Amino acid sequence: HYEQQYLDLMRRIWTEGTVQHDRTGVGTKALFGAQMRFSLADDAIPLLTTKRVFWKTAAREMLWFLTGNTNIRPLLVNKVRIWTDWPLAHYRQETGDDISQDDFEARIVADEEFALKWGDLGPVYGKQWTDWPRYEQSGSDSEGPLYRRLSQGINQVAALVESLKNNPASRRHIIEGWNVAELDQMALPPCHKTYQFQVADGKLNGLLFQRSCDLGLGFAFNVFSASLLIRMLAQQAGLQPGDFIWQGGDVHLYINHAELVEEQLSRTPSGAPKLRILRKADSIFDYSIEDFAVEDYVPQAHISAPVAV
Ligand code: DHF
Ligand code: TMP
Repeated sequence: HYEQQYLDLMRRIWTEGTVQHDRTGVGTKALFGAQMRFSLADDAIPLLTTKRVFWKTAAREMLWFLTGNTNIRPLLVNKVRIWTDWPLAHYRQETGDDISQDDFEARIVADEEFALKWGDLGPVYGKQWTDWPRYEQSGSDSEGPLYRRLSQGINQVAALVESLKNNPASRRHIIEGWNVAELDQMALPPCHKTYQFQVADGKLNGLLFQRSCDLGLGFAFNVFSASLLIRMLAQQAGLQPGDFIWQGGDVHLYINHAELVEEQLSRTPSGAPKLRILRKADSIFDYSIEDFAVEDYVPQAHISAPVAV
């Protein structure tokens, strides 16, 4: 079963991982460098079955990336709460206001100005994917050339669809989130930072390099989302889905996920969920949540675990 790779890595990290004093202060057990492969042929999708994964939340997040938006407001309008913690921590720190998560989220939804000021994550995934900054020389002074930022940046995703169609043999099919010059403006530097694609035998293979992976929480979302992205791109480029390769850098389990880890490792994966895309959208930017259906997904009970902020 495809999920065995995940459980094996989880067991290995939990028993043999090095203890790390990570940024969040929670602490992790970590292993550096890991790979998993999943086939996406015949609509197969690597959704974890040893706990329920809210795949629609992950799909809505992916659709939000593709809009280029970096504000949590459109997520919250759709009841997607996975990104609230970071703007909330920032707001509490700056204002000293000990607002609850519910009240903060309600205010972001109700008050557009408040959302603009406090709901933005900075130039994260969506921005870099669809509007990577470009500059042109606008003059010069005694110090040398002067540059101005162009109003329209580079849409890497649109360019990728074109390159998949027009130059399939390319080894440069990449979406990059790691804009070194803008990392300091981001609430979190990108975790799923590089996507590479390959066209072979009429199939689209995709690889995700994830520099930092919360194996108990984020991973389940990341593998589903990346697979969904590959499926949408394949459909747009007229290709069949091939393999998805997940490559992790610092792969870790937070110390406070002991209950999740013990419970999940006691379970056995089962079934073969399928992802159907019900319609071919006009472009990679025109999919909506109603276009996706997951079938044959009979997961075991959800396991909740605290997220390290
Ligand atoms: N920080 C950390 N420490 N781990 C992460 O996985 C993480 N992920 C981020 C941002 N920062 C992060 C963005 N993605 C959840 C899932 C993905 C995600 C953030 C949070 C999460 O809390 N998942 C829960 C609840 C899901 C839900 O409410 O729909 C889960 O049980 O999967
Ligand atoms: P870091 O920036 O210090 O590496 O912290 C980011 C944490 O969030 C780390 O535990 C990895 C996790 N994470 C994921 O696993 N997947 C994601 O998509 C995101 C945004 C974060």
